[in-house]
Amino acid sequence: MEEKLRAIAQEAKQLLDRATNMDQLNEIRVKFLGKKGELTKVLRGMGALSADERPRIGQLANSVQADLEDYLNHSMSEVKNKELEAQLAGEKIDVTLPGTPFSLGKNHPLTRVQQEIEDIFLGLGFSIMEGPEIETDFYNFEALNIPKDHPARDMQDTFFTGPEELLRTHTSPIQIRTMEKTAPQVPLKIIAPGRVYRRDDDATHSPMFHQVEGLAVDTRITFADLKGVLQIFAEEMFGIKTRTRFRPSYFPFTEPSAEMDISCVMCGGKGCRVCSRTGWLEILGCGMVNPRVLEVSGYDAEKFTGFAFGMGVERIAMLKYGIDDMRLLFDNDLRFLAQI
Ligand code: 2NM
Repeated sequence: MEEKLRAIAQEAKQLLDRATNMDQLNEIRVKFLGKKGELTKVLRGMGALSADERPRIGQLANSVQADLEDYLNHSMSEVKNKELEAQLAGEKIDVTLPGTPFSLGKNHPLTRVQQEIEDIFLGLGFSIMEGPEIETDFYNFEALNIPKDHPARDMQDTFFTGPEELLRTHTSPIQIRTMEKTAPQVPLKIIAPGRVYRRDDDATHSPMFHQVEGLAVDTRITFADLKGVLQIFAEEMFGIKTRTRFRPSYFPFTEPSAEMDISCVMCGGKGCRVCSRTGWLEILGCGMVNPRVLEVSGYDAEKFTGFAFGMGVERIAMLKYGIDDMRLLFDNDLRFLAQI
């Protein structure tokens, strides 16, 4: 019986050494340690032994059983480790391989140019104000000293949404609303960017376009302040060598009024196709705020003066990027946008 036990132990260990997966280990466990296993059979046959043999063989059988169970557990953890290693080796990834390329995209040129304009004026101490795109006749026209018979009030030029309600034709209403709220606080230095609407549609006009207007109100603001601020704007926007000139003009909301030209961004002033051989490009309108506009907005025109200006973002973007047809800015064609 002792021989038999040792033989079982030896055979079981040999089989366990050769096993390579959990299924095989389980089979071996059943074959030796299971309910009908070989070791179990021996333990059951103990009854036939003599009383003086029984304790010794019993002890041996128990220690063989414990030994085999240990051995089996050890084999199981070895097989599990090997299986895990094989799995990990199969799943290995090379983290140094290049990733799948994808395009981040970028802002639309109009957004970028508007933000660039905003940044320049923020740097000069101006704040950004916004307002509604649907306006009243009062804020869009009346408060800006635009008389009842002015052509801008014509159905041909303005989108009306009601008798006294319209899509703003400029962002000046924002300036009026801001002055109304802050008067008589000074200094007031704001810019008003945003969408505006006019009834035109051709290569140089879109029914919806973007403006940035600016306003500074204080005691003793002069035309020299206007020229200084706009000269710095031109230099920062178009390059340090940019020269400016101011030509007399007319707006109902400013007096005196002017158009500002910059030396041509293409030829530097020599004269080319872009500037129609003049060497100059018109980029914005400006002037000293009309005293009537200051008064409706709550500022005493005897105490305060102000300058204001307005520019079209599309026009600036077209000059900056050499675009000859404004519609390209609204088609959302990536073949065009990707080039900018
Ligand atoms: C322009 C030209 C000149 C302007 C005037 C005002 C306000 F509200 F203060 F009166 N805002 N913007 C202005 C002046 C706009 O655009 C060509």
